[in-house]
Amino acid sequence: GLLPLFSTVSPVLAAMVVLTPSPAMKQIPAINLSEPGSEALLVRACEDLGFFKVTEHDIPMELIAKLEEEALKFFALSPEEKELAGRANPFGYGSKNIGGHGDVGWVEYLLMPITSEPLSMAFLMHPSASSFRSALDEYALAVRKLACRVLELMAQGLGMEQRDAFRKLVADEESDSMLRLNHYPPCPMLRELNGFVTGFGEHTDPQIISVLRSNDTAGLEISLRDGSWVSVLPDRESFFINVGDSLQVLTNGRFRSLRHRVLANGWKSRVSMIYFGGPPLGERLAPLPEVMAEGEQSKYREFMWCDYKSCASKTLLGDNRLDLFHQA
Ligand code: GA4
Repeated sequence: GLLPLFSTVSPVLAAMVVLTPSPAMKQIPAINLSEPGSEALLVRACEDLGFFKVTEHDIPMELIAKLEEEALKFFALSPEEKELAGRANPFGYGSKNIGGHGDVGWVEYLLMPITSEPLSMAFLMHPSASSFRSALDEYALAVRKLACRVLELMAQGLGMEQRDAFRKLVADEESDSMLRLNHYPPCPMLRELNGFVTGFGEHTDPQIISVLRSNDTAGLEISLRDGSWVSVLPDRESFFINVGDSLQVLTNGRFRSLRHRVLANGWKSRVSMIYFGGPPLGERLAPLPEVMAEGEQSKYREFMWCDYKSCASKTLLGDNRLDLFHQA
């Protein structure tokens, strides 16, 4: 067949299968946060899909466009220059390799921690990187604020008395949050085949909440309850939000951690920027009594976020990591 041809171009492609995109899902819940009743819509979307998009978010387009521009400038550098960011382990620049156990995809990325100090990776401290650094700092601040606003509405929608129960975990100075810039360059080999390849393989995010923004190139696909996949129409003006494993645990399974993946194409590059909101490393996570009905059994055993993370780093991308924490 055609696949062995790929091995002459790239060993990564040799291991990949030519894919067809899933049918588009037109009715992704779109939520206007400033509209009354949005908290109920949020809760429903988190229960059904673990996914929704936020349309009126108050984050200026200039701030978003600035980071997109800086990201594209970075990805246009030579491989040697990009590797000055350090090889992703987990932080730094990565190309095709995801995680440490052989997962590959048609993607390059920059993964950065968000600390209370301004983003502090060494290469970003170089004077020539100052506009990149300030774009990252401003963006991180704005999306974290958005994540906090959404988390507060979720608690409200769940009728929790402690409105900040979720929010405070990512608002904490010590919260373990990060920013990821992904670039899916067009893969020319795919053109004549009219096909797609895995850019980022299917997985769930381990954190509490993820906030994604992409350019207008399609590629994101999400998994529905019945196991089928649908593609998400890109929307460069909105933010897509998904529930992570930790929020599934905190809500005792009421909110669903979203399984998702990204396909790369032969024509248009896709750029996405994702904020992952995690709790402080030493935070203990378990279903919150406030979200459980009377007599409801806890589905997960308590764990420390740092233990979940180190467990996750030993898994393959597509593994179901929460299975390890299910109550016997
Ligand atoms: C998925 C969500 C985030 O992108 C990420 C990823 C991380 C990585 O790229 O290093 C992981 C993946 C993610 C989950 C399982 C492990 C760790 C790759 C991988 C195979 C930064 C994260 O926190 O978990």
